[in-house]
Amino acid sequence: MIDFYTWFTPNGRKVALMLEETGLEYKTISINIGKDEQFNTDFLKISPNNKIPAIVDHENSSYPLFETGAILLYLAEKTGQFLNTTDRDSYWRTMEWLMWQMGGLGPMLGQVHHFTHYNPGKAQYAQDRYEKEARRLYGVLDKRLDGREFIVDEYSIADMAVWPWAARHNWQEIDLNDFPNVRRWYMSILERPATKLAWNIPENDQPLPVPK
Ligand SMILES: N[C@@H](CCC(=O)N[C@@H](CS)C(=O)NCC(=O)O)C(=O)O
Repeated sequence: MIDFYTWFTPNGRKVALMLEETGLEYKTISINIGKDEQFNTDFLKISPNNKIPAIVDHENSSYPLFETGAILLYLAEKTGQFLNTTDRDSYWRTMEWLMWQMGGLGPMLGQVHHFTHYNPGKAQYAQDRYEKEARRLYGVLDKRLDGREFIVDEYSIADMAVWPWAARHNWQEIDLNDFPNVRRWYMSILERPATKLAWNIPENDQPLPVPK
């Protein structure tokens, strides 16, 4: 059994997607970041950077892990799923795009959420900068998905890392119709049964975002 400490945010949903896809047994423990529960002493022992998500794997000496990139890789290794380790090109391409999400897409879109969605008009320079960067990153992803069903060969942890951020396209003032390959990819993942389940972890009233 895995304890899954999370909240219904893009980073939380990356791991929710993986847990649902792999069929691993897990228990959800809500950490309401709107109420600062990420700063609780017990949670900080598992996630010292005070961020969700984190896991504790009781099948592996109650092993604690934070940072979604590490968690996705850990779960891929544990299950042998969603990361091709035999084809070295596929493996490194998955790493490459996972790192792209962790180091670029996630942090940049996180800024868009702050300056464009939560605080529009408060810092015009920052808003313009991050919106421009968001469009550039969506363009990079659109090019990558041209002629490809998924980011790397088959559905992988790279797609799972990126998809929940694309699911906030409305918050980012991004029209997915401007990025047709991303739109197609986004919709195909949205239709997966595991995605529909993962979206609601922990239970919330947000509808699954369907682009215009
Ligand atoms: N790089 C981290 C980012 C995690 C992250 O930013 N989590 C946000 C929610 S999406 C959070 O817990 N924020 C609470 C806080 O910063 O206090 C990861 O990939 O796990």
